[in-house]
Amino acid sequence: MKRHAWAAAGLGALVSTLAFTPALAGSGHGEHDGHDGHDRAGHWPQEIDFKDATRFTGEVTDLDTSTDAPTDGVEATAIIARGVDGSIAGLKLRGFEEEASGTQFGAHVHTGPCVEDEPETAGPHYNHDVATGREPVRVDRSTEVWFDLVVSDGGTAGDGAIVPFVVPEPQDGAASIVLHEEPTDHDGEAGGRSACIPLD
Ligand SMILES: [Cu+2]
Repeated sequence: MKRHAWAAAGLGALVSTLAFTPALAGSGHGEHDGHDGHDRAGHWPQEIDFKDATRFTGEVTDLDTSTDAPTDGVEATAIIARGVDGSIAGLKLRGFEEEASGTQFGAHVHTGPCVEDEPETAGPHYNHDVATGREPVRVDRSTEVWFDLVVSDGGTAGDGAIVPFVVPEPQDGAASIVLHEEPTDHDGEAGGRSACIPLD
C-alpha cells in the first residue's frame, strides 16, 4: 500500500528522471557511473542501477472493434525499466474523447501479445510467483504490474508502478499491457479487455 502511494506520487519525477538517466537516454546500454546526480541528490531513481528498458509509443490495439470503448484510438507511451532486483514501469495515455473524462480503469502487464479482436491472446497477467514457481502464488502489486488510470479533463491518463522483481523481456513473458474496462479489484480482476499495448 505504502509502496504504491509512493510510486504514484513519484511518476512525474520518474518520467523526467528516466529521460536524463544516461543508460536510458543513449543507445540503451551505455556505461554510467551512477554518481552524476549531485543536483538531484536524494532523487530515488538514482538508486536503481538500470540495465535496460522496453519502450512503446503508438496507438493502442483495439481488442473489441465491434463496440465503442473510451480507449478507441488512444495513443500510448509505455516504458518498463529493469534494475538489478526491481523494475519501474510507466504508462501514459492520451487522446481520450471529452466524455471519457473521469473514467477509471485498470491495466496490467500480461504474458501474451496484442492481437486485434482477440482479447484472450494477451494471456493472463505476468505473475512473478507463477514465473518462478513460488507457492502459494500471491496476486498483488508485489508480484504483478498494475496501473490505476483515471482520464483527466484533458483526455490523458497515466500511472506508474515500482515492483520488487525484474520484469522479463517481452518474449520471456511480459509481452503486453492490457487496458481493462473497470478498476482493478483486490483479486486483480478489472472486467473486460478493451485495448492492448504491445511491448514486443
Ligand atoms: Cu489485466
